[in-house]
Amino acid sequence: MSKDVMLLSSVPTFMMNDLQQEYVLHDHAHILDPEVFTKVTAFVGVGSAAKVDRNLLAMFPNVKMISIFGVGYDGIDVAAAKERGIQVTHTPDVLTDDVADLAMGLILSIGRRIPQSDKFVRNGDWVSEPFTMTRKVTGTRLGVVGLGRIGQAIAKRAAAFDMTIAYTGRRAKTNAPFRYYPTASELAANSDYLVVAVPGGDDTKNMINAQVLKALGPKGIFINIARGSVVDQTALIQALKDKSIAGAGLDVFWDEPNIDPQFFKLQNVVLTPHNGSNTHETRRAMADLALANLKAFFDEQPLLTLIPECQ
Ligand code: 8YV
Repeated sequence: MSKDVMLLSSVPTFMMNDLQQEYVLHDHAHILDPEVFTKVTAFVGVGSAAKVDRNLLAMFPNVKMISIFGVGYDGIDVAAAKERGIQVTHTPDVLTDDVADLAMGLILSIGRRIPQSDKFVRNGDWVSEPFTMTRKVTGTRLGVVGLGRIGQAIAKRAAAFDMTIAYTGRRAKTNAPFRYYPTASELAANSDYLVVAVPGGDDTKNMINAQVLKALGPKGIFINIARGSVVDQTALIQALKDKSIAGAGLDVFWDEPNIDPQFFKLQNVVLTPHNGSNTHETRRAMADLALANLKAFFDEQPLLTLIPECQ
């Protein structure tokens, strides 16, 4: 089988180097030879940037596999892929700890105002006045929206901070030792920190809306390490502006990396650049898994980590 692979997005340089050793790589915006469209049998791309719709699939009739670097695959039209018998893989598990670590980091950062404190010290402001008081983390109430792999890893860390944990999701989990609320609004009304850890996509689009933010209230802090699409960002900016919530720690946004400049002026928000899985160790592990899935495909072996819909 020819080893023609199309890149859906840019990938980390070290992964690109590995890909170049094994495959003939194409970038669909720069395909000059029309035969390439029939030669490509696999796509590879970074989860949060890879977009595959029906039109793209129709251009590549022989694609049978999509390897996603990332756990989220909300840019892929999975139904369209399945209709064509295409198998989609992703990289779950290997990034769970890092994303949960960052969620805790954001809770501490915005609660204790660590980046703001750093700025205060650097600016030389400490000599003139004490820093404003911050918010306690230990012993507070954490609401987890989506108690999947990452949600559970966040809960595990929060338990070490003596936080009282509750969650919402499609249904209550029989084995979860935490209180379940059927809606995000009810959970928000009973949380000091509300962290969202659900997949992106149509099912979760704007699920954190003005009503949920209102329920979180003026002492509540919102944390997002999932996808920008799960929050009505217009409502979020408004809530931060009028202080109807206390603050937010955000790793994900609408239209990354061109995020709404209104965020830059807000003092009650900590912003990170979609860094959840961004450690040397985890990005290497994600690349290894994405490459192993690709190799398994070309070796005609079972794929290692199919997305649930393809299992
Ligand atoms: C990104 C992620 O893939 O795994 C996911 O779903 O969002 C991340 O790990 C990564 O940040 C590259 O953009």
